[in-house]
Amino acid sequence: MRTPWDIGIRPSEITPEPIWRSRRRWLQQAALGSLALGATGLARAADADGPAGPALEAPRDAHWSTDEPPNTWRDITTYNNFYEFGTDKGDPAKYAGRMRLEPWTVRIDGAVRKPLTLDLDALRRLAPLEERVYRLRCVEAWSMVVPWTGYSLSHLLKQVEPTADARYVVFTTALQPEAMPGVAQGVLDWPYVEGLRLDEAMHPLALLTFGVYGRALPPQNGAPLRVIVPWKYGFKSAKSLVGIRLQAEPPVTSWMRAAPREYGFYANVNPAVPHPRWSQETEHRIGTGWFSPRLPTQPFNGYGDAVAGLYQGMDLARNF
Ligand SMILES: Nc1nc2c(c(=O)[nH]1)N[C@H]1C(S)=C(S)[C@@H](COP(=O)(O)O)O[C@H]1N2
Ligand SMILES: [Mo]
Repeated sequence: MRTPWDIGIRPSEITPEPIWRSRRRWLQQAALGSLALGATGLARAADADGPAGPALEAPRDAHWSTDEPPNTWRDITTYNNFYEFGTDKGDPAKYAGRMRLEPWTVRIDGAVRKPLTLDLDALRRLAPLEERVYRLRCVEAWSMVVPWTGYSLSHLLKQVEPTADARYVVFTTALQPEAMPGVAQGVLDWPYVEGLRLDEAMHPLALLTFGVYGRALPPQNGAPLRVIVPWKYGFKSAKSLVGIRLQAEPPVTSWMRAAPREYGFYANVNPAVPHPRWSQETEHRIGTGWFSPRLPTQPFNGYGDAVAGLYQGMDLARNF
């Protein structure tokens, strides 16, 4: 059976990388040209491999959106990290379509007065959806600009009524070994686990995300729902969420377990704290061509005005 998620695995798309890169660069330039005229709609139309899948329209939230030009649908859906499906950037687009997406529920429990299990419909209807254009900055020193669709995670967390013991929020993501060729490779401990302090998770920027480019999330971007935490390195933004647990102690996240010296619990984007094996001072913006100048990485990925207050008095070189 053909599903909308066949994008990314059509034979026409299995094009040698240098060829599609140069074609994409041309499309990107066309898109930037129309953006200069202030015509976002044209920019989207200029993207030949444009948005696909079920529509999930929502008004743009200008307050929390960057006005930088978004990456193309193609960039966003073919250059991915989703290690359950392999470590190659193209693996998620090739294999994530195998994931079973129905039925899907998220269990929210732990230090809460009202534990809940909600299906996808109930989750989507919990609060009005908005489009938020966020920068996403990977620890690997590349970045993108992505129009996500969702609502502040705080709307969901308030529903369960956290108790006084709830100081951390733990996210657990889907584990379907039969559908996920990366799981047998043992790069990480599965399921993928991430976490935030409760006040970070309650910050309005932390987005419970159901869509991208006005469409339901494709599998490679974490269908059917994920978290996006734009001031932290990309790995904090857990995909294909199935569980949220509130607890008193910080969890040991998958990346901390894999390499504690390299990946801290906070993982705030910080150009002043290098990864032990490379600098974090600059980043490559995907889609701008591999020879275009690197951009300076900003503290908290540019969201410092909104979130720096969460870390007042903390030594962010020690709490990296
Ligand atoms: N479950 C799960 N979530 C994950 C990952 C993963 O491997 N598994 N990779 C993370 C990393 S390292 C990044 S950079 C972002 C990438 O999101 P994108 O592919 O939608 O750009 O997802 C994050 N969420
Ligand atoms: Mo990442």
